[in-house]
Amino acid sequence: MSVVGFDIGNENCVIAVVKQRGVDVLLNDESKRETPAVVCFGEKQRFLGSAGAASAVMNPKSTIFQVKRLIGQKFKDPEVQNELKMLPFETSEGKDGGILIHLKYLGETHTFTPVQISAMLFSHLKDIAEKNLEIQVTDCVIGVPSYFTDLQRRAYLDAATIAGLKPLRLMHDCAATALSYGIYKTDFSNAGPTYVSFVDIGHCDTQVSIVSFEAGHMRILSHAFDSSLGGRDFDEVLFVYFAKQFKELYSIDVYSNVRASIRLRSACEKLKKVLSANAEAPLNIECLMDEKDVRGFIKREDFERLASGLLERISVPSRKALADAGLSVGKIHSVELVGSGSRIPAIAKLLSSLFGKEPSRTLNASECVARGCSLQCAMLSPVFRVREYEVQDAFPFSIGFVSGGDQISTGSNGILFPKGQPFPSIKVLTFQRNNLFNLEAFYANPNELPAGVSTKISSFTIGPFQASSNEKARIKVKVQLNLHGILTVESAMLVKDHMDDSTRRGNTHPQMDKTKADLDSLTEVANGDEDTTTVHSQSSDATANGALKDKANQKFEIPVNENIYGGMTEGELSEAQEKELQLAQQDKAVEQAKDQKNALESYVYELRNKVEPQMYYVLFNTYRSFASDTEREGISRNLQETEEWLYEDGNDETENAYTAKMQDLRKLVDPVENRYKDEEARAQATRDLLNC
Ligand code: ATP
Ligand code: K
Ligand code: MG
Repeated sequence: MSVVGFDIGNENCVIAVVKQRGVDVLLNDESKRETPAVVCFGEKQRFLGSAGAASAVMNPKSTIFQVKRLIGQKFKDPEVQNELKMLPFETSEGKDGGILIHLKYLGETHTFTPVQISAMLFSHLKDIAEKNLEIQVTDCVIGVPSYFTDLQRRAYLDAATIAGLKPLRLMHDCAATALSYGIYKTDFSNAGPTYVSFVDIGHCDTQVSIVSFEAGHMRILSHAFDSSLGGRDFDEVLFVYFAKQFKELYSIDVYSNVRASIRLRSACEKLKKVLSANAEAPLNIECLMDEKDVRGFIKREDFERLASGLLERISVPSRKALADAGLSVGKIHSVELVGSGSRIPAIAKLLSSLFGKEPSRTLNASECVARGCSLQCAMLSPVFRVREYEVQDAFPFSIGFVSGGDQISTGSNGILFPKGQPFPSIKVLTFQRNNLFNLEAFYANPNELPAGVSTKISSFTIGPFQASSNEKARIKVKVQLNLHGILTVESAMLVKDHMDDSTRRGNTHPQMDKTKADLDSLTEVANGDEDTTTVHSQSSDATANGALKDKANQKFEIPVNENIYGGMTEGELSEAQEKELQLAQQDKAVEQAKDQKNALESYVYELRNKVEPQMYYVLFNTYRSFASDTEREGISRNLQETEEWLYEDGNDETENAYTAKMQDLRKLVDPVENRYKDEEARAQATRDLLNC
C-alpha cells in the first residue's frame, strides 16, 4: 500500500513517499522533482505536467494553469472575476454558480469544471507515483491552503475521486511543513514549548502559521494568510513595468495579444529569479509582437522599489498569526521560510526586521509540504509504522449553526466551532422537536475569510422521524468538523428513554437562552486534544455528561440530508469519472500509436541501414538459397512502399495501422532471417564439434 504525499501548487507539484529509511521525493518523466501544474489540450491528445508546460505557448487558449485558484469558487465572485481576467482561456458560469472552462479539443468545443481539470492533474501525479513505485497508488494525503473553504475542500476530494485517489486527509500546507520540521527534531527544550513561525510564500498565496512544539507533539496555534499574494504578483509588477516600457519604445501593446502576454509574463518570471541571485538582469525576447525583438533591463533595487507595496503586505499575515497565537515576537524561537516565492532576497530582509531575527531555511523550501503530507499519510495508514507523534491542527474560521432561524451556540455569537478550534472535532447538539427540521452551517465571521467568499457552508435536513406521542422528541445530532476540515453531520438519533421529559429540561445550557425551547444541551465529544487519528473510533456513547450511558435509552438513527451550496452530485461525479477515462484512453491511444510508429520506423531503418547490406548479402550472395527471387523482390518492394507510406498517408495513423504494416514486412523478412539464423547455428555447432 502506498503512503504518498502530494503538494499540488498553483505552479509546481511535488510528490513525496515514505520509505523505510525516510522520505523520498519522486522524479517525473523528465527526472525533475517538481512538476508544473499545467493541463494542455493539444491537437490530438492532452499534455499534462511538464509536457503541458512545454506546449503552453503553442496552445494558449487551451492550456489550463492555476486551476487551484478556480476550484470550488463562484464565477460571480469579484475576486474570481479578477483572476479570470488574467487567464487566457474562456470561462462562463455553471448551473451551480461555479466556473466552467471552455476550450477546443479534437475539433469540438469541450466544457470542463475546475474539478475535472484538477482531476487530470491529480491523475497525472498519480501516474508518476505509480511508475516510480511500481504499485497502485490510492491512499494519499494532499496539501491544501488553510484558507480553503468547505466547498473548495469538497471539490479537492471530488477531483481526487475522479483521479482514483483516496485522500486520508487534506492537510493544511503549513501543518504539513511543521510536521516535516518537528518529527525529526529531538532537541526541543523540556522547559516548555518551542514556538516556530512558518512562512510559506507560493506562486499565488502567502500562508503563515505559528506552531508550538514539544517532545512528541506539535500544536498549531494559528493560521493566517493573504490568499492573493505570491510570486506571481512580483512577476506582474515586472510585467506592467515592461509592458509600459515596450509600448513607449516599440509601440506594441502586449495586452492586446494573448501569446505576447504569455511570453512576456514568463520572461518576467525568469527575470525575477535571476534578480534573486544578481544585482541586475536583462530581458530579451525575440519577435515578441509585430515581428519586433524587444530588449529591457532592470536593477534589483528598482525591482524592490516597484514591489515595495507587495513586500509590505507580507508583514500583515505575519503579524496576524502572532496576534492570533497570543505571542509576542520575542517568544518565537525561529522563523522558517518556505515556498519558492520566498527566494526573493527582499522578503527575507523584511521578515528579519519584523521578527527581529534572520529567517532560517532549515527545510527544503519546495518539498516540505509534500514531505509532511507523506509523513501524515504514513501515520494515518494502517499498514505503516511511524514513530509516535501527535499532530494537532487548528481550524482558521469560526463556524456557526442556525436551526429554524435560531442560532445555536456555546455562548458567543452563534459560533459552534470557534476560530482556532483543534480538529477533527465532534459536537453533539440536542434538540426537542416534533417534526423534521433544518440546520444551517455558516462561517460566522466574514472578516476571517478571503475577500469575496460566501459565508454559507451547507444545510442539513434532519428527519423525518416519528415522535412517540404528542410530545416533542429528543434528537441528538452529531456534528463533525472532520479530518479534512469539512463540516458534516455524522448522525442524528432519536432518543427515547423512560425518564420524564421534565427532568431533562433542567439541563438546559445556561447561555443558550435564545434557543432554550429547541436546544437543550450541547456536548463536546472530542476535539483535537485527542490524537487526531483516533477520533473516528469515538463511539456515540462517549458524551461528556454520560446521559446516554444509561442502557435504558433507546436510540434510533434518523435520516440526514445534506445540501451543499455548489459541488457535484453522485451522478455528476460518475459522469466525470467516465469522461476522464475516455480522455485518458484517447491519450493512451495516441501515445501507443506514436510508439508503434517509432517502432516501425526503426525497423525500416534497421533493415535499410544495418540489415540490408547484410540482407543483400544474405539474399543475393553466399546464402542465395535462403531467399527466392520472389521473396527478394517482395521485401524490397514492401520496404520501399512502407517508407513512402510513413512519410505520406501513414504520417499520422492508429496503432493498429502501424502494427499491420510491421506485420506485413515481418511476414516477408522473418522466414529468410530464420533460415539464415538456422544455418548460422548449424555452422557454429559444426565448428564447436570440430574444435573439441
Ligand atoms: P501555491 O503555493 O501558491 O499554490 P506553488 O506551491 O506552486 O504555489 P512554489 O512552487 O512554492 O508555489 O513557488 C513558485 C513561485 O516561486 C513562483 O512564483 C516562482 O516564480 C517563484 N520562484 C521560484 N524560484 C525563485 C527564485 N529563485 N527567486 C524568486 N522567486 C522564485
Ligand atoms: K509547490
Ligand atoms: Mg505551495
